[in-house]
Amino acid sequence: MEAAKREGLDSLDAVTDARALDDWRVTYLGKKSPLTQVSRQMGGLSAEERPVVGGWVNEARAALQEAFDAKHEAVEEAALAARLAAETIDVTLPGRKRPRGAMHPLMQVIEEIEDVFLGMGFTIAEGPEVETDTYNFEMLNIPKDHPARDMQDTFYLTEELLLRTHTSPMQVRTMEQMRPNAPVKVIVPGRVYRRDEDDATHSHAFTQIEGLVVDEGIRMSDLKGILEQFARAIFGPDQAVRLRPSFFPFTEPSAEVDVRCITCGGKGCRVCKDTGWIEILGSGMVHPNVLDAAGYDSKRFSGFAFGMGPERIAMLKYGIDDIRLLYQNDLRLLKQFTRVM
Ligand code: 2NM
Repeated sequence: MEAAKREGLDSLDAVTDARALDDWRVTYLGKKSPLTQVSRQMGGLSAEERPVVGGWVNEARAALQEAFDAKHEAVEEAALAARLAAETIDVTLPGRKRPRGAMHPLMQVIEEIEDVFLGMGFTIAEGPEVETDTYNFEMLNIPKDHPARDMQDTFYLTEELLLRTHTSPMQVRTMEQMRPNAPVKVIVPGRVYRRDEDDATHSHAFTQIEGLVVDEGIRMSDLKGILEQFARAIFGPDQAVRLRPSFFPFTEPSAEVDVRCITCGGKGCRVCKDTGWIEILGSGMVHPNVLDAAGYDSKRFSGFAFGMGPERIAMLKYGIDDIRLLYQNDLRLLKQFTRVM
């Protein structure tokens, strides 16, 4: 017993991991261990010998079990320490930078324009890009022989269906919803389509924001006041606007609206072609035929309307000289407009 105990305790010194420890347990405390074998043979001993031998066996087993328990704990602790060491993370390591997106400059300008008109009590309406000839032309007092209705200028899908050439059809739909006597104060932003060759200032698909106000007693001075507020909000508080006579089939009278040149402040430069003014939108008093067609009595009601191209506004505001830059998603341009939503 003493020899078996000695050998077991000595060989335990060499054990350093869980598997070797298990092997050791089988060898010195298991069913085939010297201890167990002696225990099994106890039946052949006399009544006097049995407690004596039993005491030796128990003493040896207790010593080996105690040594095993201590070793077991040491091995587990060492394993845990090794795992913690392997899993150490450096909490001082800087995080990975994520590239941050931003709103497209054209979208920024559209939302800025929308905010200005929302602030003046307008609502926003949107409508279909596929329109009927009736809404796109007929109800807007655009005659059958008008060049805009030509196959050359409009994308026709069928005889009657086309890609809208302006957002005015939605203005007509809005008036039809509000007629015969509710006031209308709406802007309509959206994509429009024209059969133009793409170049630095033209695109076959571009954006429009049109506005419409209809009520009793609406006058041209209301139009000028609203557009002056708009110009000052977008181009600066000192802005002056100038109305020049023009022509649109759906307004009478009609006017182009200019602001003082953003680039030279009015002194004259390349951008304003030395006039000191730049055109930013078209406008006018809604033609009586348009009001009547949409269900408002033109003898009682009057209105004004205007239309602008946010691409042009964005180009003027940020000095962008080619409209195509607004559609190409070139990061060299986009990274200059990092205001986030
Ligand atoms: C413009 C210029 C002038 C316009 C007219 C209408 C409607 F539907 F009320 F008749 N909507 N928009 C209008 C008037 C648009 O864009 C240059």
